[in-house]
Amino acid sequence: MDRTTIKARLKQQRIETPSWGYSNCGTRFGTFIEDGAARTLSEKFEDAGLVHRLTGVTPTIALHIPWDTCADWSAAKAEAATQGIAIGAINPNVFQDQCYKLGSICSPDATARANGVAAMLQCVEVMKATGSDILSLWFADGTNYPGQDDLRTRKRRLFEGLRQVYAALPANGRMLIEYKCFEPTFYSTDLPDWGMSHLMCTKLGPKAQVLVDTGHHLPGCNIEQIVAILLDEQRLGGFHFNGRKYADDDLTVGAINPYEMFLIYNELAGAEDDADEGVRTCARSVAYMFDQSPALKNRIEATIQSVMFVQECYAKALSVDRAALRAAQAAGDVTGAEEVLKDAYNTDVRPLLAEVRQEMGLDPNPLAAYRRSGHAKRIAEERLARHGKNKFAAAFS
Ligand code: PSV
Ligand code: MN
Repeated sequence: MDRTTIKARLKQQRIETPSWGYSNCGTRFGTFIEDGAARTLSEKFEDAGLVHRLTGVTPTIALHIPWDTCADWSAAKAEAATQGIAIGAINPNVFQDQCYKLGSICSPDATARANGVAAMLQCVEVMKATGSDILSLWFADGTNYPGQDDLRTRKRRLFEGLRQVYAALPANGRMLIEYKCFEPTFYSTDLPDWGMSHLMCTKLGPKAQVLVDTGHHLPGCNIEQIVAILLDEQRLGGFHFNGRKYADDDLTVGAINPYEMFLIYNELAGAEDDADEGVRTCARSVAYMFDQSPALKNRIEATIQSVMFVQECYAKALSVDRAALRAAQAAGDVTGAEEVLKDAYNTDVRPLLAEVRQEMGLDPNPLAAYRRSGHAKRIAEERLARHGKNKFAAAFS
């Protein structure tokens, strides 16, 4: 691909940031408080708006209901617009209420199932009020002990709950279904892998697609192959990017295994120009989001750093010499084919990205610009004065 086309693609790249990435976060053992971390929806909009102004590629913010509560969603939409951003994926929380002890839509308790469906339908209303076109679903449903519940019955309940919500989606709405191999349940998970998400999607209809959270796989899993399969089936809907060493560690993306992310982007960039129009459209409609818990890092810095990393992955993936790769593959030249990928991976794309940013009227290094600005200190003082010390922040709230 020529340099001008690569630059044009980089200017079109979009990544959504999550509201929960701007608030205090930690682990189940505790949360370390940052005075500047956002505590209100307005502050989350402020932070997301700032990240977008600095990077130019993060125009939407994902919300989690009820972590993000609001009495007037059309007013929230207007407020987000004043920060130059729009509301993106709506994520229902069907895992923290006490009623969900045995699961939400897969629970043996009919009330829990009804509450789960009601929570998702409420999110569909939020989508309509805010103009969001993505309902992003993750379930903590599963069992902890063999025999705890009937696995086939749970599968039927899962589909029945999803079916009700799917029927209520707005005309332009998509439902993204996330899978996770384990945690918080440790014996069985009702949506444990891409196969189960894919099965539900195909039973539901074309508006249902699979969401891949990079942290939701067992060690050694070939995520890029899952991405390739889902793209070819035209069922890849979106990503939650994060980094992991052991399990769902929620570290910032690229912190541990940058080559893996490059290989994921290699599949995506390749599919964007696939000969099949359906595959191309699927690849070009993928919703990219972060889902990370940057405990120990400044939230805004961590988000900017993550954006810059995925920009680099995409730039490298766009630089892959696809003709040379295909030729090496056809010739059975295993080493040569791998070298084509390595060449692209080892290219320093930072000067190219700096140029792209300058052409977009941005600082060539958004992270450095943020660190220079003194903004972190300013908002810490401002928010401390506004709210006082936050001693007992719960994770994600
Ligand atoms: C679960 O681990 C998850 O990845 C889901 O995407 C949730 O929505 C998100 O984290 C926040 O809990
Ligand atoms: Mn996720």
